[in-house]
Amino acid sequence: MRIDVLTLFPEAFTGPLDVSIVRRAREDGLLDLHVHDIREHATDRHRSVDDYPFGGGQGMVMRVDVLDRALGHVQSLGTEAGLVVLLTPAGERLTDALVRELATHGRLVLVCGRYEGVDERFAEHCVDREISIGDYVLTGGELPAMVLIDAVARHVPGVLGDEVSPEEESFVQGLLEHPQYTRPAEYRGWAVPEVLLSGHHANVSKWKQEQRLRRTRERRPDLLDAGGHLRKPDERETGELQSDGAP
Ligand code: 9WO
Repeated sequence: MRIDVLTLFPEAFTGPLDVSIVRRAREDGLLDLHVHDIREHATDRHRSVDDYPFGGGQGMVMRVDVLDRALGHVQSLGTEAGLVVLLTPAGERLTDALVRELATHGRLVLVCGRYEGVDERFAEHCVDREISIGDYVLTGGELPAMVLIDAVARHVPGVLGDEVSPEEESFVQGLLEHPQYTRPAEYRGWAVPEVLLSGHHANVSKWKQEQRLRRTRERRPDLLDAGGHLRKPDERETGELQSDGAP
């Protein structure tokens, strides 16, 4: 998969994307990541990328012309236009299901806003999907873009290797994971649950399933229906606000 990022802070895209599994995916050519500086597409002598909002209001807005030129340039570098994603708190929530869908695309182009936001005409005419990682405001879309890249990379075939399958994980089956333990079997008087040391596989499986249900009831009751049964992913409360502001 190819991912292009448009940002005013390309230097932010180091660190998390240079370690561990994502680093390996890039080295193996499974993830082809390109980061581009939007400012290179400014044309005036001050190289401005933002301007005052029409109608007044605080702060500055990113210019549609600069963003459109930057996007056009980046799209011309690849063989397919790619799915254009804007990271914004006003977007649809990034869920496990959406991550999987994004991972089926051959190319993603992620646009990171700064200042008070981007000119709405860019969102309307140039962007395919607006995506939010949660209901909080940050200083820019860069960290959400990195979260999205990390989550999507794990679903690109070959990235996780043979031992781990993203199909077996927590949110796929809709329950949280059971607690895990490793040696030593006792530490400062803190013992590992006896059943895990028993070697009785049927009892171990039963215990794990009970723990998964109990944890989900206690920590994420929103994943269960009133009868305590699993809800389908699209029937779960996301916690996001309705368009009329009602919870
Ligand atoms: C901010 C905002 C606040 C309320 C409703 C809509 C909004 N859109 C934006 C916006 O596009 N902001 C730009 C990007 C400029 C300011 C910093 N930006 C940003 C993106 N802050 N937080 C995000 C973000 C993106 C995805 N998921 C969570 C937060």
